[in-house]
Amino acid sequence: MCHPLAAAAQVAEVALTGDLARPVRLTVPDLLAWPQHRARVSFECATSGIRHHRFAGPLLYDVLSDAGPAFDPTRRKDRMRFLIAVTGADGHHAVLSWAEIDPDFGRASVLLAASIDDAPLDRAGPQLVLERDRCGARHISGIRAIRVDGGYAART
Ligand SMILES: Nc1nc2c(c(=O)[nH]1)N[C@H]1C(S)=C(S)[C@@H](COP(=O)(O)O)O[C@H]1N2
Ligand SMILES: [Mo]
Repeated sequence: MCHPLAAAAQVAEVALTGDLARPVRLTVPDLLAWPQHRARVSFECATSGIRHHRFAGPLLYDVLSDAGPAFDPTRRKDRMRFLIAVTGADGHHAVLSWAEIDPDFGRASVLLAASIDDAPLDRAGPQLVLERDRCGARHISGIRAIRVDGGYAART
């Protein structure tokens, strides 16, 4: 029989941390609770050329909004200083701005994919999908942590 802890270890978790009212750990099956979006993407890799994939999952914006970023949602100017750092299991990481994915600003289509090419990502962890990116580098796989940080200001 499979020990419950051993079974749990097969399922990757993503920690949503930082300036959030409701920090949370989510599994890939948890991501199915949000409205699902599909994306067909083609991106270029410097080493392996053009890659094509089909992804499905919630919008990063929807998942992070529900974790309660520490800004006043009625004040647009308050959101512009927030950053989102996304880190994979191997340490590969990228930083997005909140405004980049906010429907009032850059409204970029960014998914937290729960499946790739119809294969669930339960064990690997979710993948970042940026429909309009020409390069593959920000399509971070095996995401383990997403940190929201509202403390950024350029030093003068
Ligand atoms: N966790 C993690 N995700 C990653 C990378 C990485 O090194 N680690 N490389 C990126 C790069 S540079 C590319 S081109 C794509 C490659 O995606 P593919 O494996 O589908 O070709 O994954 C991206 N996601
Ligand atoms: Mo790449």
